[in-house]
Amino acid sequence: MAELTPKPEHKFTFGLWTVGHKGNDPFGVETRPGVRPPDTVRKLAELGAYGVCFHDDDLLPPDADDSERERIKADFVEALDETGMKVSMATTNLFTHPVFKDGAFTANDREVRRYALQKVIRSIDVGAELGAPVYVFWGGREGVEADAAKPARDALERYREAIDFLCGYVRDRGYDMRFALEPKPNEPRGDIFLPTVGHMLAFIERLEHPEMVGVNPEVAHETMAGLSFLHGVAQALWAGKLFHIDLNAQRIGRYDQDFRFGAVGLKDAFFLVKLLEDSGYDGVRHFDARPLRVESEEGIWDFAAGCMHTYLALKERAAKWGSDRAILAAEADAKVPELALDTVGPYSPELAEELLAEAHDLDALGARECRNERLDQLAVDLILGLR
Ligand code: GLT
Ligand code: MN
Ligand code: MN
Repeated sequence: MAELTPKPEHKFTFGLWTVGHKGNDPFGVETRPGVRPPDTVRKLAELGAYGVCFHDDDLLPPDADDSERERIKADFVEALDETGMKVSMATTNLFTHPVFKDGAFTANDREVRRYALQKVIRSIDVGAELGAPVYVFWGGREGVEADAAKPARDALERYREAIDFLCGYVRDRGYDMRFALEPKPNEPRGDIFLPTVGHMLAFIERLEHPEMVGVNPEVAHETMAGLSFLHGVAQALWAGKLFHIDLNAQRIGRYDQDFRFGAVGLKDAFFLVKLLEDSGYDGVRHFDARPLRVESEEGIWDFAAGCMHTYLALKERAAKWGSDRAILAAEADAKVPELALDTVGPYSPELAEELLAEAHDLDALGARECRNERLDQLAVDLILGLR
């Protein structure tokens, strides 16, 4: 059995809001007291994590005065220094307070939009101070229920303006920080702007500094939209835009479940881990999931350990792929390696001539074997530990 003990080199991270979640949901109050940030850092370090991330308000309560903020930061930094844990990412809470009920960057009220930018700038400063290399934007309230009340083109223009302004701020300050935008189709808004990885990638190309901005796709969010998370991540990698990732689990067609990584959809999780590992992605593996509401203290850490354990177990399975002769033969039968070859190369008149001169036996091509069933079954057997 390969080494399934999480270590910092695996780059596993958790948000303070994940293990710290108190179990409240839209129908019920808290079921547990939550975990203090320095305790989260120490406990996660013990379990082998690499780092933590946070919203401004997770670490520094919005009503804290300056001296309290400094004290909280000092306690947090002490835990980081003691354990070697890193701050892997920071973000802003632009969704809890009623001021954001109609959006933050896309609120109709201009004063709310200006306040949102101010809140982000203050939070970026804290992120930079604590060494966060990535800053996430999840626009949970950037959306609408009543289309008459928010023209989408204006909203997108305000979204663009906000991100451009904040890129300007980071550049001006000389912070070594990149942005990662996180799409979600709905919840808490009826329709959220920039709902999928594809929408987000297209939006980024229209920004002033597209090179500074990538995506933070989440398993649950693409799955809620009925899309292939694997393909969303693959496209982000292909575009050089996978700056961060939110790993969890989700059944299709449900509310945002944020289950422990691998808790449902194990086969999808396997191919995701395989993709991340094969691609050479060197960013963090962030778990944006919640311990089940029925859990208390012990269960929180079972949850955190479980996320990392399942990732490593799937990684170990995926590593067997390339040396499994039957799998390699089935891949060859399915012509998988051939997809990596150029079809024709860059255009030239000669190549076009050559192409036009070719004769194709369509009956033979139409009748060819693809053997996908066999390959897929071998993948299942590999995941099940039968190979
Ligand atoms: C919020 C949301 C997550 C986002 C976090 C970052 S907070 O809990 O459900 O998907 O990643 O703002
Ligand atoms: Mn998320
Ligand atoms: Mn989610």
